[in-house]
Amino acid sequence: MKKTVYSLCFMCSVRCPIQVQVENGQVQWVQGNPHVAGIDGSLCPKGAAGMALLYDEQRLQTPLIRDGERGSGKWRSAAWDEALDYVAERLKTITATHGGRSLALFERTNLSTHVSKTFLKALGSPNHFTHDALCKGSVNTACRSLFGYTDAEMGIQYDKTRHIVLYGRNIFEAVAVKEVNNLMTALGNGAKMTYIDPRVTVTATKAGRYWMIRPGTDLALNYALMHVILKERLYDAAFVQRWVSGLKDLQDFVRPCTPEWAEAETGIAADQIVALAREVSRDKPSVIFHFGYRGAHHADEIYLRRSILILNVLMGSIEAPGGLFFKKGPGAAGGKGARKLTEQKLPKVEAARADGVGGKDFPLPDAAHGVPQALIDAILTEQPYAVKALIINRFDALKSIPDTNRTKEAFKKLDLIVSIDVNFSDSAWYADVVLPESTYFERTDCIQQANGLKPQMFLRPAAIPPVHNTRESAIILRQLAERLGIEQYFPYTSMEDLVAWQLEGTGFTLADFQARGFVAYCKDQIFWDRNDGLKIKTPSGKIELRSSLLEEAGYPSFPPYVPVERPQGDRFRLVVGRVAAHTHVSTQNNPYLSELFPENKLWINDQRAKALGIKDGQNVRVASGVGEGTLKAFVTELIHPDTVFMVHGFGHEAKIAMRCYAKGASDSVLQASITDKVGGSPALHDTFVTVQPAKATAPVEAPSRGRKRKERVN
Ligand SMILES: Nc1nc2c(c(=O)[nH]1)N[C@H]1C(S)=C(S)[C@@H](COP(=O)(O)OP(=O)(O)OC[C@H]3O[C@@H](n4cnc5c(=O)[nH]c(N)nc54)[C@H](O)[C@@H]3O)O[C@H]1N2
Ligand SMILES: Nc1nc2c(c(=O)[nH]1)N[C@H]1C(S)=C(S)[C@@H](COP(=O)(O)OP(=O)(O)OC[C@H]3O[C@@H](n4cnc5c(=O)[nH]c(N)nc54)[C@H](O)[C@@H]3O)O[C@H]1N2
Ligand code: SF4
Ligand SMILES: [Mo]
Repeated sequence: MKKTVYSLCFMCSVRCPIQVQVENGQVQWVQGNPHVAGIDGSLCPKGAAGMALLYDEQRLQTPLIRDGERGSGKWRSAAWDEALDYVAERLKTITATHGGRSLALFERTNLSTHVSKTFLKALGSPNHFTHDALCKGSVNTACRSLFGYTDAEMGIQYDKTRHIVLYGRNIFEAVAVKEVNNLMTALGNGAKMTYIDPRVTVTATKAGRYWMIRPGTDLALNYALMHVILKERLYDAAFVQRWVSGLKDLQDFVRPCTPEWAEAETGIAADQIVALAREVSRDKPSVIFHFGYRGAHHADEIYLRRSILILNVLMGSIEAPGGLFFKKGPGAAGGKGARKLTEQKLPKVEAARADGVGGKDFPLPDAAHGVPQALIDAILTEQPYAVKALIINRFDALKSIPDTNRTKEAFKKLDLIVSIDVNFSDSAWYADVVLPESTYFERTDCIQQANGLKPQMFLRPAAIPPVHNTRESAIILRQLAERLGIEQYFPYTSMEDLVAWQLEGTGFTLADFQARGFVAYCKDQIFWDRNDGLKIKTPSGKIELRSSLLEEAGYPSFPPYVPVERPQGDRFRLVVGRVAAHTHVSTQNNPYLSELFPENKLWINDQRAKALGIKDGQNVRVASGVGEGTLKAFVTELIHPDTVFMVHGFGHEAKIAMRCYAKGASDSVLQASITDKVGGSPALHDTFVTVQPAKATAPVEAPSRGRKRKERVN
């Protein structure tokens, strides 16, 4: 029997709409959903490798309970009832001793996040964490400081842009299919693209203008761009006059930031900076200064992200075609959104968050997401209180939080670690219980509310029944809830029940999704009137260049620029990023993708490599103050001399994931845990490392290892 199912990819969390062909209960073919504009049948390489995950014999297949030391790889298979009873009993004991707040849950935001938030609240815990801060928490805070909206409530209209400026937004390798297709449409129509990155990426090769900036100095560049734009009155005066407060303060602040000053810091010629300012202003307001996707780089990240957003504001690109827009929800089209379990009347949680977010020392990061790296401190110090149980769902804490050795120490303080995953992640490897989730082909998920210029809802229905003994995370949590006496907050027994409950009152039913995979609330794009209709949510109702959010919390809106270090000798700034063939830390063991890109290498500048005696392809030892690793060198003139680069996600420890075990090196082992205390992101690019030919460093067994390593780090 053949059938076509419209669903959502989940090889990464972009969730592109897909069309799945099924024959006799087997998935035969996957492609992008041809009914969705901007997708038009296309998939990225990872999406195309989805079937390889589904039928991979090395993925998780049944619940496992640890049967040896943590990390020893000794497991016994368990029936679902046994595994769930085991977790529930342990949770009861831990919460009876330490309170509900001693349970924390980490997850990559997903369609069932409202289920896990409900689970924690019902148990009295405030400690729900998403990946948000690790990815772009400071972007989130920067958006709130200017507009009163989070970054997730803002969007970018690529297809109509006239000029896009990308700061390390490596859009043609760190892919979201619709964005790429829409940007290609704009480029095909003659739009310009400026790309700024210390490394020549695929995106750099497609740009009309490419600048190899000295890493960490983009903020100086932006202050100089603002200097020129304000001095030459290149900004959208009518827009700024109507919607912006604090222009005078900005003018005073950037007056000394001349293009010549920025040239000395960034390495970008002053006349080129002036040329870009003039060029974009000719295309305003259909101009995009991309505010970033991943904005977790530096300890002052929030100020870089604010500066990028301010450049958009000066161009008047807010709510303009081909610029930035505020996402419209169902309400804007007279409709109603899908319900979430968190909208029920739930017990009030009295405890403060363990990561301190929302408290006086950490007031601004988004408490709806938390700051995962700060939870690691809380677990280690048991301050402000003991956290003793951790559920990790669709997230790999050991590889996705900087300083893996520190996270491992924190794990030792925990009485229970549960991993819900599809793969043997490193966190699963170090867990006590592993609960396997059904893959996206095998499960129905909660509704995706897709807000934007045209609000829509998408559905991920199961294309086939589970191949192995796996379940959906929302069902796993419901079944734990039954055992913990909180089942009243989970009014469903199957995913179809839950989706039907979500759809109540929306006017749509499950059947409405069958024909195309989505439903739309309206036909036309909704833009607010730029003369009078913007609904800015700051206290003043204006776009606040001088931010009341920041200043009331005791932080300046315009702190002085701090010049960045110029590392010499064997010392480099470590920067990391993605590659088109992999998702973060989750696809390295995929049968197809592991062949396409089997290991990461260290990009190192050819001149600096020569001085250190490092040759292309040779193993190099990389060490920071917190960890070390060995990988092959990629010697190239395509990277700035101050920097070395590695693709994130390699150096896996779980031995059952045999195709990727010990391949390449892990960036999170090397990265120190440094945080932007204002915005909330970790500073993933503020770690300096030393690089040596591998054989020149002391072998692991050598007695002098400790002393030598210390010398190298200093
Ligand atoms: N050191 C370092 N840390 C980083 C980054 C970095 O570049 N370097 N990048 C940051 C960024 S931008 C982000 S977004 C985060 C991402 O951090 P993570 O969310 O941890 O990374 P992913 O690789 O997306 O997925 C993590 C886990 O989800 C599992 N998974 C995949 N599909 C499913 C599923 O259907 N169900 C379940 N239950 N599990 C599933 C995977 O097997 C994997 O173990 O990491 C951040 N942390
Ligand atoms: N294939 C693939 N696509 C993905 C993902 C994935 O895992 N795989 N993940 C998705 C997610 S969650 C995210 S957050 C996005 C991330 O999307 P991006 O942020 O576009 O991706 P990264 O690869 O992290 O890009 C980091 C780039 O910044 C550059 N860089 C480093 N230092 C500096 C600097 O000082 N200045 C400038 N201007 N550039 C610098 C690096 O050299 C690198 O090329 O990708 C999304 N798309
Ligand atoms: S970007 Fe690729 S992997 Fe991610 S959801 Fe889309 S098709 Fe799937
Ligand atoms: Mo991300």
